[in-house]
Amino acid sequence: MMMKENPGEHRDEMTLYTSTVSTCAWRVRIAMELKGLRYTPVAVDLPGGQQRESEFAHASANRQVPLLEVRLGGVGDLRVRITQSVAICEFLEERNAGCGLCLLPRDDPVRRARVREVVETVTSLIQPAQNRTTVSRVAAVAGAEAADGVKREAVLSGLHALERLLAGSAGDFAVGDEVSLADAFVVPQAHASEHVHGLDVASEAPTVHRVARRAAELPAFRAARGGYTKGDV
Ligand SMILES: N[C@@H](CCC(=O)N[C@@H](CS)C(=O)NCC(=O)O)C(=O)O
Repeated sequence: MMMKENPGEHRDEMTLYTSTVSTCAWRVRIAMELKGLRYTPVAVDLPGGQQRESEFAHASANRQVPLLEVRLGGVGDLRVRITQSVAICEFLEERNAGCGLCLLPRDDPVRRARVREVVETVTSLIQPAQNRTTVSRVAAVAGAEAADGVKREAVLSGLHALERLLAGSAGDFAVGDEVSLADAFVVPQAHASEHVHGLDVASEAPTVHRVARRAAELPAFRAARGGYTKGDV
């Protein structure tokens, strides 16, 4: 496979294992676009269970997407693999500090902490409750209907927490008036909450709804969108 080399100072070649039904991989695609980075996408069929099979399962420590493979430019043929969307996005920011948008505000520790609060609320509080593997484990014990109820309740209460946070931090975007990594996490979660879990985000979490709608219209966010509609998140 021909990998896409980046023009920046490092000339890294990056492959992103992704899925059109993954909010976690969607966050990384947004970060890539905001930084202006090129990568080769490889689709993993999550509903078909490909994450637990052969090549991908061997490559990915957690058998989940996203997984980023990087052939580091300028250091021979060194290749690294990184899982976890937060670790991937922070790597992209640190390795490409001079490219595109600054994802984590550099000169303002309070604002940086706010961005990380939003990121963690999505990634640690909300998303695990909607993960396919978690939901099937609950379903195996309590039945599909109960599992669906638990998931919806957990996502809704996480969404309320996110709303309380954004009510204090948001301007035009999730943290202040500039786009940051926080928006890359809020947009996919707002979309899944509405279109997968059937929640009325506009009335349950009006600030989340407002900033997500605005960010989603930006070219980088549109480019990263993929075919996400319903399914595994
Ligand atoms: N904390 C991880 C979560 C990754 C995750 O849950 N990925 C989901 C898609 S969003 C997945 O691969 N699900 C399939 C599975 O767990 O079998 C991250 O932020 O990257």
